[in-house]
Amino acid sequence: MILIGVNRSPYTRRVAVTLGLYGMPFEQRDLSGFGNRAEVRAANPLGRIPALVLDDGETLVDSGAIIDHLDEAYGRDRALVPPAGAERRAVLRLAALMMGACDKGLQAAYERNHHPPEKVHQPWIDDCLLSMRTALAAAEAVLADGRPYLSAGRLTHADVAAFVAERLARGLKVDTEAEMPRLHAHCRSLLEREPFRATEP
Ligand SMILES: N[C@@H](CCC(=O)N[C@@H](CS)C(=O)NCC(=O)O)C(=O)O
Repeated sequence: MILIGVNRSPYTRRVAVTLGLYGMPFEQRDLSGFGNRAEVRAANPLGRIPALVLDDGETLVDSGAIIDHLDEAYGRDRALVPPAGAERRAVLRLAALMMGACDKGLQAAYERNHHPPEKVHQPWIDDCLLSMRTALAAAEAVLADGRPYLSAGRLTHADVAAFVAERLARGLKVDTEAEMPRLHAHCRSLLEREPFRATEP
């Protein structure tokens, strides 16, 4: 398998961490969405990372769809999402909130980085970052009772998604240590595990 994308991208890193947690060997091509436009578009017509090229040449796009395949193909008894019911819904809800926080963070970054300075609309940046913060605060609230994981009493996609979202937030100058201290500490402890540490950009 070949993972196309740089781990600076939270979506790519989520896939890389998941592959690591499932014990799947893979090669990674460090291409960035904006820096390697033509090569990325050749793998994904949208020009976005990540893409995952399977051993038979089929190419999957979008981190959610890639994760769905990894769960189906390699999750089995160690799947990062419960198979059904309320626990599954809770994990998927939190993971969606965390990846949505990434979407909001990127919208803020794109507004800042892809417009000429006189066309940057700061209120939109502030609004996106507020949504990112409130989503991260929802994860912080879940950890308030001292539980070691966000959901289902074990490591799940919710934790992996929170990990990449918290990392992106720090990159956007959100002081997660001050604003979401339990989430910050949770992510620091995840970093001690190999698949998280090995994917540090
Ligand atoms: N929904 C997509 C989002 C992927 C995404 O936006 N990736 C960014 C990098 S973090 C990218 O490639 N941006 C380039 C672009 O949007 O043209 C996913 O989950 O994979």
